[in-house]
Amino acid sequence: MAIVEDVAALRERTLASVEQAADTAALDQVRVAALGKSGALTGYLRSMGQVPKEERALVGKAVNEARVAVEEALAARKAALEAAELAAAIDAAAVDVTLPGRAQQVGTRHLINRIADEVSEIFLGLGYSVAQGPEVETCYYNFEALNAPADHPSRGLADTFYVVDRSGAACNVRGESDVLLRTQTSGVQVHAMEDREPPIYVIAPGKVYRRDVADPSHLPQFTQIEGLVVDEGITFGDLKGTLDYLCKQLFGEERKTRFRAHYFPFTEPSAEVDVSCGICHGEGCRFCKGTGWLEILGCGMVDPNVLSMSGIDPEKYSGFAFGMGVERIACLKYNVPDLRMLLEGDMRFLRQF
Ligand code: 2NL
Repeated sequence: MAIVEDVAALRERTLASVEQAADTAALDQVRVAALGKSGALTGYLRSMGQVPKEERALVGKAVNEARVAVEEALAARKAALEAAELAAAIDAAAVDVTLPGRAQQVGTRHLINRIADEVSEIFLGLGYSVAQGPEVETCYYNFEALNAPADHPSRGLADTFYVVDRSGAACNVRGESDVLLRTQTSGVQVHAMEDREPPIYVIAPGKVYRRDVADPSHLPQFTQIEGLVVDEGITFGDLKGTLDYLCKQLFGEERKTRFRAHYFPFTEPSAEVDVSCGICHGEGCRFCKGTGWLEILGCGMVDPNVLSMSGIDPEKYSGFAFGMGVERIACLKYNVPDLRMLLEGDMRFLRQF
């Protein structure tokens, strides 16, 4: 009977295809080709009605047995392929515990913050407190209360970042805004003088802004630490002793200091402080430009005018103040030739400290 032989041949071809299917996707194609809606075996099952009555039983038996055999083979092959695919997936995802680990890069405190904290700790040890204040200040707290005359160059548009409204207006009669990015942290200490009764022993660390183009010795934003003492009987000797102690703590006991007369609008007398060069020990070298000294801060006795503007009686009290750039001190301490290196974010450089 030709039809039974055809079915038997189809059954053998399909079983062979099942065995040859390389993966579950190929196996599914074999299943669809044989048993899908328009599959070859399905075709025989559907057309049983056209088979002559006397052959129907035999043909039906052959087709049914073929279907069962193919279904069983499909199930067995599917289980085997799935097991193999799972094993391959597990192999592929396996972790090689013998490979060296990829260590997470651990950051460090930035040198600028470390030096700022170091200076703060030195003054905390002397009984000072640490004060903070706004980086956006008014002209009064940044300049006026510090005796800076209206025509002082630091107040000009070329040196200070002024805050203006969206139209660029909000300027007063001098062509300046009354609001600015502080150029020094002095405003914090003015607030302290207004809010507290002497004795005042305070330092004010924080970011300040000046309209400078960055170069090896200038940054448009840097970290400043200012200090202020107001008490009865404070003398220039107290100022010298305090800042000499600061320098020895920061740079080492063997370092010397020298005070050079200078001018600031808010202090009188004023001085700049140099520390002896740590490379040539005062002999003169390239790092100290042959002078044997490195300039590290500015200071002076608080101008009586500044005291009285903030409500402190200059007949009863006197005081000293100082200011230093933290980035500059960091570079002097570690012989870094360019302030900008601190801000480039090169971990090979920063990790050294
Ligand atoms: C510098 C110099 C200085 C002050 C800051 C000050 C603050 C008050 C009163 C008087 Cl409230 N003076 N500050 C005094 C002398 C120098 O800074 O080179 N800064 C980077």
